[in-house]
Amino acid sequence: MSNNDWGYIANRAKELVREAAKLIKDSLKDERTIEYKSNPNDLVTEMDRKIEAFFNEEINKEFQEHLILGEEGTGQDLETLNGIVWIIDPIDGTTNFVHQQRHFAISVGIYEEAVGKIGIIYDVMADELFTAVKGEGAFLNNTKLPKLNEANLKEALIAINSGWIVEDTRMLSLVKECRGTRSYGSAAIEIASVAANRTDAYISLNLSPWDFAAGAIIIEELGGRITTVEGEQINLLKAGTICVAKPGLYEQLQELIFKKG
Ligand code: 2AM
Ligand code: CA
Repeated sequence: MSNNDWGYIANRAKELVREAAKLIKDSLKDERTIEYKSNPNDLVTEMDRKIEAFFNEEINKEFQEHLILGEEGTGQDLETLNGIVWIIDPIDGTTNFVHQQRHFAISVGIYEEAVGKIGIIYDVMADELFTAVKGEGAFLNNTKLPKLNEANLKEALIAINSGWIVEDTRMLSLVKECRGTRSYGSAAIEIASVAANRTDAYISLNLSPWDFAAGAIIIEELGGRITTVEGEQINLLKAGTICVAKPGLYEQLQELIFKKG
């Protein structure tokens, strides 16, 4: 296999995601060991670490020259996106995993020289696999997703965590002017929901690269926009704000946030 046979890499990545999902599902009957990371709302379980270790081992076995940037510490000292880098969140929505045993996802974004090539988000309990290979469109399970239509703020459903509305007054006008808000507790699922035309935008004021690396590839493949809330290009090496939106709505959100800022 050549180093960049993207069809082959995408298929292997999807197989690894499904194997990882099975490990998570099989663990649901067991008691979870939960720890706090930065604060009591920032949870990590033994499964987050086990799943990331599973990816690490399998990728190292098959793709020795590929690099890994993972939430639980794998390859965390990466300073560039040179080469082929897998950006992995083994469980996105750990709080949902702990409290609800649903609404969590595995997120895998594969980049080459900082260009997104493959995006995979798997909503494990819903059995919904979102995939995109650059230039080949995006799929939900075996169905090709249509390109995103223009959306308008007045009719928009916007996913946003209530914590951000309290913390940043720029979000108040946005919440008042849109049709409604939703909060799913998994950034990957929230980005996938825009891709699937279930919501129109998603805003977060603090996400890490593994939360949005896969989603960015899927959204861009569908003609959606993803930048920081400030309108800058996303940075896959550090945490930041994120604004994902359908075309048209993206420009309205940018104007509203800056106008009121
Ligand atoms: P995680 O579950 O993988 O940590 C919750 O609104 C979303 O924000 C989840 O996707 C969660 O990812 C992400 N997130 C990023 N940083 C977080 C933090 N410090 N605490 C809780 N959730 C965080
Ligand atoms: Ca996680």
